[in-house]
Amino acid sequence: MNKSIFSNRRKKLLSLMTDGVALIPSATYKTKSHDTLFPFRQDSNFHYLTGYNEDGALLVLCNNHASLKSILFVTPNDPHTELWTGRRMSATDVQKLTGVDEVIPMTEMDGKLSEFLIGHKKLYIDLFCNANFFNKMVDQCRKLSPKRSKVGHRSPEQFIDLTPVIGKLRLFKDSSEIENIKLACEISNKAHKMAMAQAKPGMNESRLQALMEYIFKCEGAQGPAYGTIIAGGNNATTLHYENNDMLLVDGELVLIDAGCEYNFYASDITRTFPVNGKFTPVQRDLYQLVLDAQIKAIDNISCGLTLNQNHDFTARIMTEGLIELKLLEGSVDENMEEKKYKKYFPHGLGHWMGVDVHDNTPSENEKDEEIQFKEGMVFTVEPGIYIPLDDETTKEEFRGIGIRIEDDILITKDGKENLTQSTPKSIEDIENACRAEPE
Ligand SMILES: [Mn+2]
Repeated sequence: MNKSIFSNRRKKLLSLMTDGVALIPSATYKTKSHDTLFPFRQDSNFHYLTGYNEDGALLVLCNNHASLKSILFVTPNDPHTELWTGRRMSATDVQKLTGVDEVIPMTEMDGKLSEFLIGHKKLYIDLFCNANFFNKMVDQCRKLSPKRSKVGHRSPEQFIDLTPVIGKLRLFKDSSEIENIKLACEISNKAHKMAMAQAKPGMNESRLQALMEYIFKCEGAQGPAYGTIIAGGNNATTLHYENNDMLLVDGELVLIDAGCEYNFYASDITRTFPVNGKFTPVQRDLYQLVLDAQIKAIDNISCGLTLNQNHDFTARIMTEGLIELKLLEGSVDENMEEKKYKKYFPHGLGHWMGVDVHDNTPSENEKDEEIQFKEGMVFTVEPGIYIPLDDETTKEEFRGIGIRIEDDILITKDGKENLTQSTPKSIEDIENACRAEPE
């Protein structure tokens, strides 16, 4: 991505901060076991503001009334470490990549950081970040405090949570972000179609997971954007089932919630289909209910609507369907009043999506009003019905079935675009995709 994208984001963020300094650390490596590490994934906000993909760095943004400045502290080159972990970018290259005003070695941070903090009243920082980092930064401010240093300067005394401030910017995706999300969706679509063609009774869920993630990697994605869920039969009634280690059973459904991350952007698709390629009448009834609700929920989307409003709209359609199937009793209004649908549809209808699959962006503004859909926002629509095998209060034929259908929606100038509509979801399209020759 062009470096001006990142400097423009920093400028926008700086304009939202009045007289303050923002501190945004890079991600750090996490130990997996003994001396091996989990794969490194850059911190989403740090990536959003720099495009720089190494650890051991700190972005400092200063808004000193008229003067705006961005500084990046980076871990200096060290041939011995680099022998093991690979070359780091030089300070000059980091400057070129990110377009920050200054790149300073991390070894100089203790002295230099105070220069940037002095004179500012507000410190913008992720208040829920890593405690070590937070304490270290508080300590820096405390050392500068006029009461302690006996020098008559000002140092930050107001701490403001930075996440919702950046989140306000991240709500709106620019064209480069939309392009990445679309590419991620395209790859995930391919993987879902392949899973429909490949799945068969007796196959382990882990095999389908491996096949899908193989496609992610082969197509240039970094990997899954979140823990892949391959849930056969009753496993689908566990919302975040990630064991993926059981055999797929003839006559049951399999729920797949999987999406890749492409160039730091997520995709998030869920499809539910019959393991043997053919829905039973009971599965068909329940599936059609969720599908109708999902399609109507997408049709209902327009600028000005909110996530919660669309949830309530969809919950009503689900309630009507559940009453029709005799899974709920009484009138629609009574059921809605008591939110009885929650027994079967216990989660939200969707979430923002972007650099994080559940994008860390606010759902309410400063006045506690829900955020309304506007051009450039991306979110999921994912109603579901889950009836555990041991739910003795529900008719037996429905037990052990979990169904969720999820698409990713972009709000456009003229309305909306379903970014994942090419992934089969009608009963007919799914049964055809299940019959297709595996590629
Ligand atoms: Mn989702």
